[in-house]
Amino acid sequence: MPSQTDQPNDRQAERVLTALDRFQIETPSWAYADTGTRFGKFTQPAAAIDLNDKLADAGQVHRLTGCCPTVAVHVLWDFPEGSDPNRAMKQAEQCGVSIGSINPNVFQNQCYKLGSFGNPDAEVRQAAIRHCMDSIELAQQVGSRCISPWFADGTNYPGQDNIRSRKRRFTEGLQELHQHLTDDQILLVEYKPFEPAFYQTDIADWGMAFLLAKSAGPQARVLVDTGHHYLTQNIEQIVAWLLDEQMLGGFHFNDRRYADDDLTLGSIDPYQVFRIFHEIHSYAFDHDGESPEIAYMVDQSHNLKPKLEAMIQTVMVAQELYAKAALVDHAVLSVYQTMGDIVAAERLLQRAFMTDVTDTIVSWRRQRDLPDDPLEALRASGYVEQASQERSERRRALGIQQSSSYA
Ligand code: PSV
Ligand code: MN
Repeated sequence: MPSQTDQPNDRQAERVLTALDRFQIETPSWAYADTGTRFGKFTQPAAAIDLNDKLADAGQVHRLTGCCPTVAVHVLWDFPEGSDPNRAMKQAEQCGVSIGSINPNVFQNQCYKLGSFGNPDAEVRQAAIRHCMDSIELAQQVGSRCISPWFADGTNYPGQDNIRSRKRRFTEGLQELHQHLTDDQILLVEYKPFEPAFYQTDIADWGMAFLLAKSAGPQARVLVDTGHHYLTQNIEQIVAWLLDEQMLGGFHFNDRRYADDDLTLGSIDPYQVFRIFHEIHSYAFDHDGESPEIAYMVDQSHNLKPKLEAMIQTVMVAQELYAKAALVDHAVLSVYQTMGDIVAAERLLQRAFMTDVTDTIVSWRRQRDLPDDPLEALRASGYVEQASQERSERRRALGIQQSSSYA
């Protein structure tokens, strides 16, 4: 392994700076609120209570990192009945961010016990489609491009439903949804092989998502959530294939050790994230340096770590790994590949991964009047302490109890 203290040369530093200029990552509103597991919740006094708090937190993350200008929202959690999208848009603006992808929620209501788009009951399917159409309209109202549904659909037992019928219901539902997109909107189809369905998930893997997106229409793409794979699956190969088919729409980034653990990105396997970014840089190199249009998003649940710290840590890691992957010299790599020099090719990737890009990233931050270390800056800002105090008082006034709940 090359030494970890390798520094980029001037030409490499230039490549890193250019890469950082175009790297933006969306943070999810739900990561700022209290979350837990099915066994319970450990609450935090600074956790966001409402959408306004979530936007304020996302604004703080963007102020310190300079690369998180948009916030993903979850329709039922952030826009309950009667909420005003215009007001939310203005709140976002005041916080220095804008509303990003709109995530419909067709998994929570009682009617979805047997599924949403895959439900055997046509009335329930229509309810789910209607909700997604409302989400498309909401996206138009708040000026957002991405509609990002995730379907919890599936079955728990063999024989519970007809798998082929469920597939066809999904095909039809997504086609109907696609017809309602405006020209500039995109529909991201997310897959997941397990949970909450335990026998069969309707959109279980990238191939199923690919087929459904293809048949939905030209504005549909696949969304890769890094936690939604079996343990040994080669995610960067999926990414490479989707890129080659021009079907990669976006990411939900997180890390995991066992299942969909929603841990902070790179906490378990940073080299995998590097390899994913490497495929993206490699694709751009083969297309005259033109970066593919990909919605980079975080989808994490910070149950134990302080939420803002975890988010800033995630964003910093994402930037660092994206920057490291930009160090790979693709022309040289291609020579090694043609020669069949496996060791030299692999070392090229390893050397990039082990190169210390901290100083280059700091200089990128300085050019933008950002703090050298956003995490330290958050700690020094007093933001979290202030939020804890203000939100605790507000909770008391509203009669909201932050006690643990067990399912
Ligand atoms: C499901 O596990 C998922 O990854 C989907 O993207 C949801 O929208 C998100 O998590 C939030 O629970
Ligand atoms: Mn996700």
